[in-house]
Amino acid sequence: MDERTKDILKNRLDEENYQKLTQIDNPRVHECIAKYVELGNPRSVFVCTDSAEDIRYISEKAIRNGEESELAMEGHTVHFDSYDDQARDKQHTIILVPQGVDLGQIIRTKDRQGSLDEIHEIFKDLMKGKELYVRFFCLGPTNSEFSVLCLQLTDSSYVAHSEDLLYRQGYQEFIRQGRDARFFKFVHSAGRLDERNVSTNFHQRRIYIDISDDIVYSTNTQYGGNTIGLKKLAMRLAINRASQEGWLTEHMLVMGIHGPHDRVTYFTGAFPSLCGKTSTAMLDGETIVGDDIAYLRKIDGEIRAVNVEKGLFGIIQGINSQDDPLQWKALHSPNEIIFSNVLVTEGGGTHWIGRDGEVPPRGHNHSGEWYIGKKDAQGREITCSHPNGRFTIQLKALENLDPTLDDPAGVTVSGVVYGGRDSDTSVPVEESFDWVHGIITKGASLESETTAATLGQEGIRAFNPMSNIDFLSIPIGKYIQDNLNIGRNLQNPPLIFSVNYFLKGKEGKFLNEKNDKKIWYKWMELRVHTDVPAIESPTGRMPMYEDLKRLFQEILGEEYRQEDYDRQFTVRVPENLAKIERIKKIYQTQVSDTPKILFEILEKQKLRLEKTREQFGDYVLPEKLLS
Ligand code: SPV
Ligand code: MN
Repeated sequence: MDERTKDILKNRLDEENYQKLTQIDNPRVHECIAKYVELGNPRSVFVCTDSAEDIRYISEKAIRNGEESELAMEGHTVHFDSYDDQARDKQHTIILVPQGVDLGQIIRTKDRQGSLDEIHEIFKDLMKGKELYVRFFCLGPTNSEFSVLCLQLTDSSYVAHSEDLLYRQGYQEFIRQGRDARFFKFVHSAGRLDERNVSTNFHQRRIYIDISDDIVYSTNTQYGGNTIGLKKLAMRLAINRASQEGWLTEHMLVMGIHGPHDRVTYFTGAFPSLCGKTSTAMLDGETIVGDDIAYLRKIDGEIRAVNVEKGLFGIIQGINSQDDPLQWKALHSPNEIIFSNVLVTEGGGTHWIGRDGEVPPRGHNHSGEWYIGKKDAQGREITCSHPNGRFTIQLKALENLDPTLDDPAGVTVSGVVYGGRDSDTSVPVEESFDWVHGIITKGASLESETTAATLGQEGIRAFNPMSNIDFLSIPIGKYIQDNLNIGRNLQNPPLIFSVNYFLKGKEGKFLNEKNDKKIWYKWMELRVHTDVPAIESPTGRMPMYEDLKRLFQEILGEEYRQEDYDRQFTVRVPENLAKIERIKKIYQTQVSDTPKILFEILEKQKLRLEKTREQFGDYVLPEKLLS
């Protein structure tokens, strides 16, 4: 440690915490901590060694300093974010780029030097009077080629506590790797808090990602998606690193689908926020590896995947005992759970939108004291919980946890699924013709109607390639090319599918029940093993009615009617053609490095659709395609 760093740390940390840091022989760790301790000027610094005692210190602090409160059930706490801090702030989440670097017009970027000056100015004294928590973690399983080490500095005990539930511990790994450790850095301050212990200073809310230095800065916000460094902040750094090193960082669940004869087949699935990713990963009868972020590597001629995390930061809206028995049970057991932005009743119970039972007439939530009919300053009704209200829990608290979670080698991926919120275009489930067709027409062409997971208007169709648009830190064309590349030269590349849980009929009603998705996954699993045939449509391969009928009967005990199948699997030619035009236009006008093959694949799809229209008209029943 150089003298100056040593002076600062000795001065600012008590002997015990200083000693914890000296166990790690890495000057870059020490310098980073010294720099932000000096700048942020916290009252004290706590270094967490991952000992049970240190972990408890942080969760107890979260309650003592009011960032969390205890609920009636043991282990349950609630945290509130400000009414104006309920989702990822895309507007102020910015990739810093050195002069001359161009990520294209869709990805938000700013000049690196000017922005570093700005954020360091904002950080000045921002932690004053608070405790700074220093934590060490590992993304992905430890002792694995997937592992990425991380250093988190935060003045929020809620953030430090959440990360404890969500990420694998890393202090020992930092000690082991010493000077060689390459690590991501996260510096966060919630800034000035009000009497409810929520951030207040939103005009200085910033999330700045400096890819050249593997560091992310986050200020004046508490919402997890803006603050939990290892989640979406690390994802942007990891996308850049993966691209340089030839692997992928994806906004994907990882799960085992259980087929006939105890067969387990692993799938990854990419969905934009609030589009059913967690509820898919939590399907009963199947096993969960992860619900949000996956690293994918080509190893020995296969694609292998790990869950970057070890916990869920899941959406709570809509969870009920019927549709989500596993999540329901976990939420009603004495596990360590942090609820966020739900309704809390007088006795310390919780309620949320779509939960079983009546909405309690009053309680408190993200808006403060709450009662049915309460309106905000703009006159909008405030729901009992925020639509983006969440719960944080360790995966090991779930009955359906897959045994491979911590396997350093990950799982072999046999299927990749892309899904968005699409009310009128794609069928509920469809297989692509091959890897390239799947990446281009299902992944790179993904669109989704916007939701409450980010600030801004809901229900607008938005371009979201691989569901990863919010997190890209490399040019979009390059990212698509990386996805194409990983599937090259594989003997058995994973099959790529699209799913659509949100298809609506003419009357605006959903054409599927929430549980129907179980059937789509069973069908995809059978397709991986070529156990069932499929119908060739102009856009991919669709299930046969008889196979779905059998699966509906076997899995759900339901009669699946031909008329439902027909309505769901009608090929909607005009909508599909319109989509191709929209996507083509984006790649022509807003992305400057689009791989040429994207246009070729879309053109072929267009020709197939036009040919089908000539033969059968605009709306084509699957049976017409059988001949
Ligand atoms: C998402 O919005 O995609 C999430 C939650 O998984 S957040 O942490 O806000 O990103
Ligand atoms: Mn997510």
